[in-house]
Amino acid sequence: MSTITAQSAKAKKSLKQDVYEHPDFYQIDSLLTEEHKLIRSSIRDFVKREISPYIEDWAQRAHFPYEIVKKFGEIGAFGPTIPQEYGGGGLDYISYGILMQEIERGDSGMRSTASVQGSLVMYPIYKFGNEAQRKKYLPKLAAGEWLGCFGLTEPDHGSNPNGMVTNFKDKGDHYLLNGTKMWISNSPKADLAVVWAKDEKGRIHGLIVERGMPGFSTPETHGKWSLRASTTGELVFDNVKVPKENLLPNKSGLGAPLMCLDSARYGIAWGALGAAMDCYESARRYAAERIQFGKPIASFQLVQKKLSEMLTEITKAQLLNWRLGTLLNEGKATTAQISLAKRNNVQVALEIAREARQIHGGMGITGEYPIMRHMMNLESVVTYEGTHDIHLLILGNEITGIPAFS
Ligand code: TGC
Ligand code: FAD
Repeated sequence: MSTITAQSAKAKKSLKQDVYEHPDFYQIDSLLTEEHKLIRSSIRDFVKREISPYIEDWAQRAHFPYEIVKKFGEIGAFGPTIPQEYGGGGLDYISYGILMQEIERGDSGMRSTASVQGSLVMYPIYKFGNEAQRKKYLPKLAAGEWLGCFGLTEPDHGSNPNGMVTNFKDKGDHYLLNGTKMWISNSPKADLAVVWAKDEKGRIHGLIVERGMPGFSTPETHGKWSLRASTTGELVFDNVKVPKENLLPNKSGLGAPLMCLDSARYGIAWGALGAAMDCYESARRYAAERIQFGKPIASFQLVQKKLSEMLTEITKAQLLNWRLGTLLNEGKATTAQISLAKRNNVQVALEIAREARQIHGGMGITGEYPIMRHMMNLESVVTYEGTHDIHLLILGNEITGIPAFS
């Protein structure tokens, strides 16, 4: 058997088994409740059973496993903080973070599906919708019977959503919607979209647009090297007649979608840490098993340096997430605090993925290990939900009181 075949065989065995356990260097587990730990072990089991054995194949084939939507609904991955009367989990923000961490440990694209549905579709319907809208949409979204997407970004307006040109006109008994949204997670398979568009006075509102409305289409975006198991597309509105009862009535202005982003960015801070911990654990195990110069590579100082720095950054990010979650539970977290965590943790995860890739040597570029997939996924995560530099500017604004966006 050639060396690479032998390495592959060993790798396949360990991937199939998915022996992942998270590092807990500062005993942060002792800050969690029994309920948090129960949620973590059940979602981890789910990921080991339903995602890990298949994810490399899905990603290699750029296949979105639509059946995961129903399964996520069954385990309560959608809308964990939404009240139970609407089908949500009624859980706290630490539980929500743990769910995102464990799912992204499996794959960032799978976490995208879950966080878009929960934070960017269910959250605005719950927060800005009326009772009829909540009752009509939330239980079906929570159960995974319907899939939703969130349309903010446009071809010419990404970091600056306030410049959006998608608009609607009041036609008496309905609104007439026109425009295009781009880079929309879930869109090709979504049953409905929460769309942000300007009224005739230029004020931004949220509208619920359902698949099947004439003039509404969702072309898929092909050729991604990142988030390959997640489906991404456009939202095209060509004179779409939207019923008036589909306007979210309880908040307008850019602040409404930005509130949704606060919730989703918090989930990403935890999710990216999940990907980072998966890379670290894989590198730690590989370093112990891989022999070069007659010794495990783990015995070399340069490999130990990499592992030590990874664990240091993981531990700092774990503490950041836990504290941010408790602030959110108390209703005290700010947008800038969320930006700091999203920005830091995604960057740390990317650096850990790159170092872990090096520890795996040539094997690190193959689909036998999760490293390269995590690394490529994180290249999207560092850009969406506010780019790395936009979060820097949000922090800069908080520190100085001077917005430097434009
Ligand atoms: P700015 O003037 O700062 O604010 C406009 C209005 O909004 C209010 N506001 C907020 N309200 C509630 N919560 C927040 N977090 C808020 N932040 C701001 C603000 O008070 C103001 O209100 P008012 O009443 O005075 O009008 O807005 P700006 O145009 O200067 O933009 C600021 C900036 C650049 C930070 C913002 O536009 C931004 O965050 N840009 C990044 C865009 C972004 O993150 N897009 C994400 C698209 S969704 C996505 O990527 C999903 S990926 C999902 C996945 O697959 O997981
Ligand atoms: P731009 O805004 O054009 O930015 C390009 C570069 O310029 C970046 O480095 C940026 O930091 C920099 N830049 C821009 N403005 C400034 C400034 N003022 N100062 C300094 N630097 C600046 N959007 C949705 O609405 N819904 C979704 O579900 C969704 N899913 C996505 C899924 C994927 C896979 C991807 C890649 C994106 C998704 N997005 C989604 C879009 C995402 O939010 C945007 O890509 C992101 O906000 C950046 O916009 P942009 O790509 O147009 O880049």
